[in-house]
Amino acid sequence: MAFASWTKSIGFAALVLVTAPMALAQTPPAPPVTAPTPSAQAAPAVAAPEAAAPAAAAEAAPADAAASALDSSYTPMAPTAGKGMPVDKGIDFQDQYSELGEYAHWLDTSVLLPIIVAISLLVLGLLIWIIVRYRAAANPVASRVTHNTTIEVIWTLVPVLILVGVAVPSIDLLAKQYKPAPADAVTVKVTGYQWYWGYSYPDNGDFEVVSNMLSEEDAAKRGEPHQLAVDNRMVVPAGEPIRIITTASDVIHSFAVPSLWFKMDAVPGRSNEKMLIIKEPGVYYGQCSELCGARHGFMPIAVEALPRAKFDAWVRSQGGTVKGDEVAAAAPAAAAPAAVSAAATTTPAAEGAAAAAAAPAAAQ
Ligand SMILES: [Cu+2]
Repeated sequence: MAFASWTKSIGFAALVLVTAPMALAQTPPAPPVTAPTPSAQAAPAVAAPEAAAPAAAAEAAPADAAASALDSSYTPMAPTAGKGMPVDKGIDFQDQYSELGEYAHWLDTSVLLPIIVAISLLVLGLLIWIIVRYRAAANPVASRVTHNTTIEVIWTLVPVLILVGVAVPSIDLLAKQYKPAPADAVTVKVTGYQWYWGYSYPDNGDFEVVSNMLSEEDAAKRGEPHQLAVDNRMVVPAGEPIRIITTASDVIHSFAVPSLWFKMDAVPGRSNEKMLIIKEPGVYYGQCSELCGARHGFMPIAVEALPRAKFDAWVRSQGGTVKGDEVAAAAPAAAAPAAVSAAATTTPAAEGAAAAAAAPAAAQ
């Protein structure tokens, strides 16, 4: 009974299609280098002319230089259109700005999607072939064959191989997502409230930033997308590991930023932890992703990743502490190199000037 036999095979193929997003064995892409590029390092900062002064000034007045090296200026970075936010008519994932996100995006577009499409087309083709070729009018005497060892072995083995092929990169990705942050990672404690977010920095004096959604007019004034823009962002350093700990004060929320491949529940009485490394400076938007009450849709997330020096400056602007500041203030001799490194983080426009300023300083 060829018909029954083929029906069985189609049923199996359909089962495979539904239950298994499969992969042919493929190797994951080489992990990109985590170090941010020099231009990324220099991108978003505001020029700090006092810090860019040549080291000669630092020698003349070491105390002044030490003070200016402890930059505490902060201007919210303007978001880049289409980066770290949804785009019009977008149907794919957002562009990814973390290594894990790039890996997961590759797994989806280069492994799962092709397999899903191929199996769907195969099943559709088989269905059409059977409907046409084995309809009663064209095939009045049905086959009475009930078993075919070869084909039964094939339709058992092929799905198994496909599943194993998917399991390899998939379990690898899962394991990487559970990798804990190193001991020296910056810790940010994210607390979900009805209906806003709080970000506290236990490694930097434990100050807390409360983050509320901006009104439509205020968001427009700042050139940011409405219902994603917030008054105070979660500011973090780019290109280095961040330990994010989520919790909540009332009901379950979920801290989720699609372009960073990050989503973790914030549960009252519990702390969940996950490492995040953002590849380059930028503003990345997300939203609470656990239905948490009346204003669930109005507690967006804005993560601003800055080069390390600018992050430190932001911490100081919030009244927080930066490791090493006491040393720099106490020992004016350390001021000159600090001034040079501060000079290196300026706007792209000021990059040349800063390099020029840094060169003689470095020569001394
Ligand atoms: Cu919520």
